[in-house]
Amino acid sequence: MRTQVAIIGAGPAGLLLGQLLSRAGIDNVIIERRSADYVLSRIRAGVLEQGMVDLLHEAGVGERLDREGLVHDGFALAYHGVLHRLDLKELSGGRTVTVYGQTEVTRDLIEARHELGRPTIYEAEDVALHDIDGASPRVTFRAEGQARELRCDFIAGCDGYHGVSRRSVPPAALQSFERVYPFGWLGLLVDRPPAAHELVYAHHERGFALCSMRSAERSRYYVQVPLEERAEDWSDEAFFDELRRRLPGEVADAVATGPSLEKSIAPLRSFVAEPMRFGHLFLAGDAAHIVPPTGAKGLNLAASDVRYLFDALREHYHDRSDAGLDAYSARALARVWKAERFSWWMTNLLHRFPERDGFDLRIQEAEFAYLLQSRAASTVVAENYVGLPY
Ligand code: RFL
Ligand code: PHB
Repeated sequence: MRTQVAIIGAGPAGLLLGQLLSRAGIDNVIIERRSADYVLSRIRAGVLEQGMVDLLHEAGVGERLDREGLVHDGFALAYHGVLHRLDLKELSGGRTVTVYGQTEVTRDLIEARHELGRPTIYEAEDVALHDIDGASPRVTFRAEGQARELRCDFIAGCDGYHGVSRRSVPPAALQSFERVYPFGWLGLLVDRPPAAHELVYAHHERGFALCSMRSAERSRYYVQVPLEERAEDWSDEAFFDELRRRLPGEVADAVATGPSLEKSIAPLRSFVAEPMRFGHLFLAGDAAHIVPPTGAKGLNLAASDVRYLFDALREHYHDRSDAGLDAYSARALARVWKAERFSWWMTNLLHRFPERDGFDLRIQEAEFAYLLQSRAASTVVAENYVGLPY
């Protein structure tokens, strides 16, 4: 089998890249380790920057997003029970974010790919990358019990943090930067209306809590938990009790409880691998970098990587220029590091760190007080939250 671009991973990065390439007449095959149902069962991100919304439109998958996505002009921060609204639209010169689940983005992209009749090989086993430093890379794998080989011009490594692509780069050619946080987020999805119209990020002495949503009828809540905790040990009741304790009274009273549709713990990590290119392999999305979810940036970074990579591949095939491919890693990393900084900062502002002392806590309080009182500081948060330009 031969194609122009072999894409490893059918998450949002791989599917979006595949869709843009297909519409530009560039042949591509996606190879995915899991089944489509499994990919769709993962509950992850919920907040899309305008840049990602625009890119989804360009990819031809903006219709349901326009109909069902919730446009948010602001969000609230809570510190020790006091609510403070950040008017994103006003502070950022008219920009907003859209609440639309990653599951729905993925579903729309899977359907669009199906309509175009482009191949995705699901449940591929033993995926391995070969000859990535030369002009004729190959991907080998097993599908439906058969050994297969895919020859290509380029490989796009869109297979997430645990994927095979980044690990295929010789260790000496890759530099990693990492920060692991001493806690995780326990998330719960419930078919009840959200406690507030906008997202509420809450700092509390018992730990961080977040009220988010997927629609006007479906809520997504998170509480900070120690890393040793297990989701199975948390009853729905215990979760809602803990959530309410950490929220300001008026928000806590509005939390509508119900049976959870999903409950899971995600660890928090900052990670960047540099460079994002090795020979004919290009890394995009979580395969190259991870942010803690506090700034809602992970999925949006996958989209900006795809924007740069798609433009570069289009230039290669349509304009016979490799300038975009050569600049890809530096361009992507410049944006990645700014989102890393913001996500790290939001995480520090809002969580309880077990090892922190009184000095650290006072600094955290002062940071928050400054944010409330300074328009300049609020503007910095708004500008980053709505998304820096591509
Ligand atoms: P994904 O989604 O991990 O997809 C990678 C795909 O590759 C497959 N794969 C392989 N395929 C073939 N061969 C192999 N050897 C393979 N190994 C893996 C996997 O099965 C999978 O299908 O990466 P991608 O496409 O880069 O997308 C990244 C996003 O999923 C991620 O950054 C976001 O979900 C992060 N995130 C958030 N991002 C936001 O922008 N806004 C948010 O509000 C937000 N909230 C979140 C989040 C992530 C969370 N968790 C669970 C980590 C909230 C949470 C709780
Ligand atoms: C979510 O809805 O899952 C979500 C929203 C905002 C975040 C992280 C996660 O910062």
